[in-house]
Amino acid sequence: MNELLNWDIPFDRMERLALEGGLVQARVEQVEHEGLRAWRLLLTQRPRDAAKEGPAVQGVVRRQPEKKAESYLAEGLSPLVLGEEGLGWGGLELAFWGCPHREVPPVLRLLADGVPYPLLALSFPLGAARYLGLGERVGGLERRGGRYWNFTADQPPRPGRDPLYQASPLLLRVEGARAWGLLLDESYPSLFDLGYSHPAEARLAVAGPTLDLYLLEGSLLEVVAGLTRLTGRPPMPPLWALGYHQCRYSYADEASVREVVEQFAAHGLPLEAVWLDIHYMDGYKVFTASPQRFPRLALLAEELSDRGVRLVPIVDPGVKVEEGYSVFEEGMRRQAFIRDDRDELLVGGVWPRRAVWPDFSREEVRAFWAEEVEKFARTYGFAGIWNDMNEPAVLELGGAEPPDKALPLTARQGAKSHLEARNLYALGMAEATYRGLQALGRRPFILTRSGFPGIQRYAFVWTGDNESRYEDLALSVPMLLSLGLSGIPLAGSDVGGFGLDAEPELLLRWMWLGALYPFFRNHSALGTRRQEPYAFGEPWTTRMREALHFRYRLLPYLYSLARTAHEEGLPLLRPLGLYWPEDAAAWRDDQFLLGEALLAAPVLRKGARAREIYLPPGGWQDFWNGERLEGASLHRVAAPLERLPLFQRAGTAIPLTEARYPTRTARWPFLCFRVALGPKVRGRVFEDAGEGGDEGAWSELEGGFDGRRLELLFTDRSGHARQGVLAEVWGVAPPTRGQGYAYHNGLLRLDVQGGGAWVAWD
Ligand code: MIG
Repeated sequence: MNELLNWDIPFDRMERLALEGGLVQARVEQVEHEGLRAWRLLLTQRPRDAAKEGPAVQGVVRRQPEKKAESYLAEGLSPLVLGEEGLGWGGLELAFWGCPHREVPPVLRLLADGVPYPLLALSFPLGAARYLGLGERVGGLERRGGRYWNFTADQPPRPGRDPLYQASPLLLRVEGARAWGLLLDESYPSLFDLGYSHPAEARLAVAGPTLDLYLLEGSLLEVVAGLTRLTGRPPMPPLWALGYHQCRYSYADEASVREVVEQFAAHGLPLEAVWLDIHYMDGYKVFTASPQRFPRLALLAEELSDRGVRLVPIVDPGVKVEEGYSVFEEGMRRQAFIRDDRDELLVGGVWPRRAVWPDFSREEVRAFWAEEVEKFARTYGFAGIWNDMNEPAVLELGGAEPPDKALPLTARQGAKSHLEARNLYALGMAEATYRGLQALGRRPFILTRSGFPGIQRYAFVWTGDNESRYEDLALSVPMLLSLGLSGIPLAGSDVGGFGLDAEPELLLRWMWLGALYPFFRNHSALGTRRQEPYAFGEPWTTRMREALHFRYRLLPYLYSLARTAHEEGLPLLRPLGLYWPEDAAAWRDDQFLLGEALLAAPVLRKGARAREIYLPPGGWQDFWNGERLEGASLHRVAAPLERLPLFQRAGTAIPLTEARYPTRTARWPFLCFRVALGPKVRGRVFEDAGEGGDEGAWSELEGGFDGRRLELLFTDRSGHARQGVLAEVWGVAPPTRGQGYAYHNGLLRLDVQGGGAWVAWD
């Protein structure tokens, strides 16, 4: 991989950058945004770069910090000391390096625009810290020892492969209870070497004329949330986006789509959307539908929508070259397509044999695309859009597959080269698509494969072409955790695996894990065995239904977590280490927290019927049987096929509802808080219409348990009618007295709809 760039960080040919020499200018700024404070260091070599902003960081307040001698001072930040050849900050010593023009690979020399150092770098000692982040990667959460590219590529997640579809130049460093965040806000390709070429050193290099670095510090939770203050947070998704999605490459005609919807209904399986892969198009022309296979697509969408099922079509960026095809012609008229280095239209091949690529780096092209999206979604009644091949991936150029499936890096995108703009391609496409969908007056829903920090402002992400194997099931956990830590909370992997044939046990385990993914979609490739939840017959269908129903019971919690991602930037899936960073045993790739209350230990091995789990310090309760377990220790727990091992943290209350579908509103008529007892008990639920601009409200359950008496208070701010609000406690003895309670077979139920309830054991 990276045939094109084919560079490693040539440290032996680099020079320490001397700021005094005047070839490189350094600027330090204090950055603020909604309570976050960070340092920014910008190294530039050309006057025009001094005003550089973005691409990921936008809309922040920049201040000139106070300077005393060599130290920059700002309230709430460790002083930053800018020396002659590097900087010191928060206990880190960063050294600046540059690779002189004559020493860099030819393509960088060609595109470097005459700067003295087309390759800028920094290094610092790795120390004893942990390193996390860098978005979507194969392998575990820990990044130490590896080398990571930030350069979008159509590369499926297989062992040893890097980079994948997303470019995420941001790194988290954790030592004890402290954390540091380093965001390299550069769209140019970059390379993060974390002890790969030198065991004790981190080396970060960017193949461009500037080095734009943001530095954050605090607890790990603060740094993770803080990074999204810089790169943005997701808007509130429509509720249905959190339900279950069924996809396949491809449901290739109207009859196949109907058949899927009917099977789901016949088997009592919930379904929010059926996804249309590339075969729905007319000759692979984007924004068209095949008159043979989908002659009445708008009618189909309407018919399905009456049954609560939506359609989400794939939209790739490659536009077919064909006279009379309006998208191509309009794009040509507006000069929307990427051109080569001699300013000729760049024509390559993707699904349509001859295709051109819109240049999303330009505002007028995004406006053009937004119009097409709006027309298309309106015409056919689509609920969302799926963006694939948006690295962008090119299958043919001049008669062969181009290196890295990329357009030439010298191609022109406005004033930029493709080298500079490539990593932002999906971001621009998503922004345009978002605007197009927004014009329809509903919450836009977009799924994207490629991206850059900030992609979460517009889209959900899926992790691309995995395979139906236990290794890929297991890999999805650290991948999604890492995406969350990197600012992308709403993501999922193809449930059941995309390539290869799924078998029922694997699919079942995956459906259970998928029921906890922020984005829950089953998808499989052309020519593979069918893997819809009914595909394997009984007893599997019944077991899959259990997983699906569990997802739907969990929706109030998931939706509230999506709100937390929107408000605070915290991911839905969280590594245990986010809360117990100093506990080495908590850093695991095979367990995670959903929110702060639920610990999941998915079954990741074929034939396993039990597994080992680690519970962090504190009290825990088995979600399924109410058994209380002490933390700070390993346990061996049963893992039957019927469920996924789940544990609830003491002192939490998780809002659940009944498994009802199709979903229509996130104002739950019936709420049941599952309570795990602790000295304090807290839980909350966010509710709104699940669609549109409704502001919504948080309602809260609060209370305490002193060992003898449990009291719970519900503050309902929703303003809508309820059928019931309960709090459930499992595994307790019958209380001796109380108010507003019922007890049956070890299950205590408190009716808190009217406000409060209590029980006591005397
Ligand atoms: O592999 O559109 O990752 O989800 O089904 C070829 C066809 C291109 C790759 C996507 C996959 C999708 C497929 N696409």
